[in-house]
Amino acid sequence: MYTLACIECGKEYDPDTVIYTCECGGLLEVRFDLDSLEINFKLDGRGMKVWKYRDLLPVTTDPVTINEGGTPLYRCEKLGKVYGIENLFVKHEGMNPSGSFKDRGMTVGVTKAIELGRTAVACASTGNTSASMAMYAAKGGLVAVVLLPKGKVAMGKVAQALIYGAKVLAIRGNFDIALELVRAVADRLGFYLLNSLNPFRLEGQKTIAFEIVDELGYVPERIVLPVGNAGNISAIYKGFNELRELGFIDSVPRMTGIQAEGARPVVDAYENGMSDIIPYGSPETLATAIRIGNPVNAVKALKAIRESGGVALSVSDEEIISAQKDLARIEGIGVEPASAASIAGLKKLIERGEISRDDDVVCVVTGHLLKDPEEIISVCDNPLEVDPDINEIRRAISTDK
Ligand code: AN7
Repeated sequence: MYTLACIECGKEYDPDTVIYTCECGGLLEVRFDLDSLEINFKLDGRGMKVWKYRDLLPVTTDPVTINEGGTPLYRCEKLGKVYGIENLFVKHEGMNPSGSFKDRGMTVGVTKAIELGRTAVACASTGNTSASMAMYAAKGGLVAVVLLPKGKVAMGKVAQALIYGAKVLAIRGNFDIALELVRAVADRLGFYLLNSLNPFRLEGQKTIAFEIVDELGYVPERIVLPVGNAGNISAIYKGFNELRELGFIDSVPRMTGIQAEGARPVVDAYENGMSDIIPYGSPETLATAIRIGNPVNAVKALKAIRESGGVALSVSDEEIISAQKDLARIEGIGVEPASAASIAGLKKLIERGEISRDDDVVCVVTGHLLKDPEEIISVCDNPLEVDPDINEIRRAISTDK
């Protein structure tokens, strides 16, 4: 029904082999034999959740599920008007059980771990992957180990990994170093690796594409989303392609990836016509979720962007903060900084004329506002301290906007 195949040399592996990259070093992907597949779901806008699409998910056992997916797709007319576009939708992946899109991948990845008879899982993370993996490992009864870049993970995410009972290690080094280490941990200590190198995890994330078509009833012209380790943009593109091959749709959207200015290896590679990135040694951005210098899925992401006629673009931390405030104050949608990168990117592309007024655009916002309260406090004015007196309150209100 499906195999694991290398995207570089085409070599195929038995999907029950525990392997994360090809012998040639290339990335692997799950490949379904779509012609022989029986599809029992309808894209009728009903009952959306990850496991609605299980005919296209590579597991056969009962899933470890916490009701992931089925996230709101908001029509944002007010923000669209301010930015100069008529049909703007925002898919709020922060409304997943652990507050990020990672849950879509982890429900599949952890189920796969159990199917393969594994009892312990591991990941390196800028925060959300670890929160999600810890949650599903708890539900599935697995041991979980997470490696975090010390001092660079938002508080909400660390708190989640801790309460779900993972072994949480703060590595004195950045995310890219932690990812290299966890690959060694997986190899030598026998943990099942649940970073986005794991092709089964990406299968869960492709359901973002399914839900967008399911809910809208058509294919938008463009998908805009933040890019860190570059797994999600690759997964969503794969999802659209599968729908096209199955005849549900006849086009795919332009995949548009947004990175932070201080961590933009994919944008550099895109601009320079390269098929792979040159890593950044010291990536830096206040959007800590995407503070990644050596994205492992870059080759897949660059292919997705180019093949679909999309673009890669970077935004500054100031632009991210400003977009985060716009989305919150105009639409009431609260997201963490990395997610706001997609909104900041949208604004920039409209200003540059690359997105036109009548394009249908879906921005994927990937993580919830409450993930990173410290960032919010630092970019908003502090609460005004007032004496418990009505006149003091009146004065405070009238001077504060
Ligand atoms: C909110 O948690 O890499 O391009 O270790 O948390 O698929 O990596 C998080 C990434 C975007 C980038 N938005 O997605 C991790 C991690 C949020 C994120 C991304 C992340 P990818």
